[in-house]
Amino acid sequence: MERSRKPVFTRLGRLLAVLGLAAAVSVVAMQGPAQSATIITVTQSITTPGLIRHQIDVHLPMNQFDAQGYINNGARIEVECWGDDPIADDLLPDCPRPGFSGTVTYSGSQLQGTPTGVHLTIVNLYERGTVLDEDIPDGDEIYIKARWIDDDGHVLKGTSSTVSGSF
Ligand SMILES: [Ca+2]
Ligand SMILES: [Ca+2]
Repeated sequence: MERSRKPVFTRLGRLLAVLGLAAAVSVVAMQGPAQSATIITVTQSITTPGLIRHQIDVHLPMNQFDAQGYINNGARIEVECWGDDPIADDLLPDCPRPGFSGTVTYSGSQLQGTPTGVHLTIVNLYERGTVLDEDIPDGDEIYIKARWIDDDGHVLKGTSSTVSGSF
């Protein structure tokens, strides 16, 4: 009895292993993760020797399986650059995408699914006195707003701290 059952179970085990892999892949493609993302962090750095280098990082911590599932199913991140002012803040044109003014949407291959979650990294080089020079001739105060929207319509908003300087 044992001798005749063991090979059958071994073959069945291999078959299930293959089917299990296929099923896991299809779950990612068809349904995505069951839970909504709960944390979003938005950071930026502005360094100014020569051209002004502006880096924006948006991070949603989760495992890689969920991160890739979200991305494959059409999750997106909307990004805006703002200039902080005493009365009304300015939505800055040409930031984060030069030549484009307004909310910029990133999705698909623009997002990275990694073991630490979903990442969006944006790097731009600007001439001094242009895009990030939101107060002329005064110092400038830049902050970033990001909105994560998954394929179920769940929204998570984050705002970076403000970076001040003469840009
Ligand atoms: Ca200002
Ligand atoms: Ca300025």
